[in-house]
Amino acid sequence: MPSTSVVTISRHINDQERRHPDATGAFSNLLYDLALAAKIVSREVNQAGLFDLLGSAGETNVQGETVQKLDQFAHEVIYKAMDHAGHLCCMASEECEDIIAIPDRFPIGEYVLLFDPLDGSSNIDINVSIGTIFSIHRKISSGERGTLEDCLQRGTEQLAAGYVLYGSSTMLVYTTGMGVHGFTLDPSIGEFLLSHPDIRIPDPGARLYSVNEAYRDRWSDEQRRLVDHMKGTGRYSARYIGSLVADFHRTLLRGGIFMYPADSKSPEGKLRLLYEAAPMAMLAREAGGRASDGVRDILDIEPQSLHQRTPLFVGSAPLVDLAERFLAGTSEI
Ligand code: AHM
Ligand code: MG
Repeated sequence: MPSTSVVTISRHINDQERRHPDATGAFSNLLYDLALAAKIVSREVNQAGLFDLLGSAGETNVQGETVQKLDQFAHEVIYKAMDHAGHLCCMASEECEDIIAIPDRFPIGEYVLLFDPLDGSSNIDINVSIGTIFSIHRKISSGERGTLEDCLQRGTEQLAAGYVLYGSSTMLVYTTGMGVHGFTLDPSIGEFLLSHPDIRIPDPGARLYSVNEAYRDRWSDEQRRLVDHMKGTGRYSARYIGSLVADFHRTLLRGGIFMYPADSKSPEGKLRLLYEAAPMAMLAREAGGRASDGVRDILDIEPQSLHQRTPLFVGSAPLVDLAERFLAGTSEI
């Protein structure tokens, strides 16, 4: 018999809202809108394997329409789901160089949404999991409309963070600072159902390290020593998908450490602070883990620009601590 005790994401968001007696409901509505956008993107991602039949990006499909790149499509779906409800003062997306204003004809709200609409999109063609990442801040600027200042806030100021994983099933995982909760999309009823309440990064969890070792020659000596140490103990296993949301999701559920260090080709690292590293850092902290750039906590970094990059070490707290010690050259090994 299927279970009758189901918690939809809407019910969960409502329950969380009730813990804030002064809540206006705007923040909850913002999260519902995001969940709706996630379902639309999920539907489209699941069709991606049919692109060869229906026409790939840039080509004209059977209806004579130009087929859009999926990351651009995801950007537009999220933007259009979020631009008109009066919750946001501005947005920022990996797909746009500048901040995205709310159109004049729509009301302005008190929140800021930063998002990576479809991270790891180079994996679409080979059916590897990809994801959407989001981060929500409160408006801090004094003018009516949102400004860059509203987007350039430290990770500690995030009100909510999460991701949607388009994998063997679609999952939405989010935190508002009261634990990390995971929902699995039931496509037959079109609802995200609570499947992973109060996720904690296992500690001690699986000793998994996750890094692109092909870049070893570009790493610092300290980074090489860290990975050599992990291999030398004989206690670690390696996993690397090359898709941040999928690598992070595994780390959240199984433990271990995901690393995208700085290297000689990318001295600042590859991943983006505001809509990739910071939301993952909030999720990790809420699940009992940590995220660092190798020196500082990711959540403490003062952003200087919208698309700023950062090295990222995230996962079980003892392993992130270990990485910091190796990078500082202070480990006994
Ligand atoms: P993207 O934002 O262009 O999709 O790139 C980000 C992706 C992450 O999902 C992943 O962690 C990383 O790039 C993998 O990079 P690499 O192929 O250098 O290992
Ligand atoms: Mg990305």
